[in-house]
Amino acid sequence: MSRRATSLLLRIFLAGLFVPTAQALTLDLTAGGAWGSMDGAIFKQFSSRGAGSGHVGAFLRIQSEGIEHGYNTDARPAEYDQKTSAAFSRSLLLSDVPIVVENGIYYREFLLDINQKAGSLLSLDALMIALHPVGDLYGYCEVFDNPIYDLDRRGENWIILGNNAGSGSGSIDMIALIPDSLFTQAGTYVYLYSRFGEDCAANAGYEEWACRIDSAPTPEPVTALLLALGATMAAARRQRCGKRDFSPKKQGWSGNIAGSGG
Ligand SMILES: [Ca+2]
Ligand SMILES: [Ca+2]
Ligand SMILES: [Ca+2]
Repeated sequence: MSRRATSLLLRIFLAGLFVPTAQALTLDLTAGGAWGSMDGAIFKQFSSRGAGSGHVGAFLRIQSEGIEHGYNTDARPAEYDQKTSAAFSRSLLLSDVPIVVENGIYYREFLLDINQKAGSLLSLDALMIALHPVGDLYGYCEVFDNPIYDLDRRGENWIILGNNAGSGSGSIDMIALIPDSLFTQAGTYVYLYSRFGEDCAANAGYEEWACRIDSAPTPEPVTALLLALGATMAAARRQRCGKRDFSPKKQGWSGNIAGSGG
């Protein structure tokens, strides 16, 4: 075979290896300082015992066993697994979501405090954010029919979380930075939907989304540890966590997996 033909075959072979496909991406945030990016958003492991309700403004609490999900709204009753306290599961004004800068890019910052049994991992399987002009909408399909951010926009992605600062609530475990440039849709209220437990089951207390207020501690600098944006670990993690077979996707409310983003 000529050198030219060999080169051509090699290029075809390599092209076949690296054709991008929609596939599951797993971001592992169980290690201290871990962080990664999915579809333009940054997710950071964070450990702080001092970031409890006294330092942050909670806007969504979700609690169930196994799979749990829900979104923030002033509407009652709760459609899914939201806690019903008006103080902690409520509407959220966009103006109350802090803006932070990372490498010259502006992001909206959201804090996640999970509450699991000691040593128990938890999967964040879906995350969607939408904007609307009122804060008391009810109905997942209506609220999230056109999200500005969707963790699963490019495929079946998920994030694995550890209970980094202990098993109790009041300890932030993850910071989510969503590009501020996405918050251009008309509307002043932010709706956040999240689903946990498909891959690593939820247990113990509620998971809480919140926004930083002035007295909150400054995040620790992250180490340069960009983890697992390949599609490699999903199967192993599922086995590790004890994959359950009652995925809510089979019930027809999975996120939008079409399209692409930055
Ligand atoms: Ca997912
Ligand atoms: Ca926690
Ligand atoms: Ca929990």
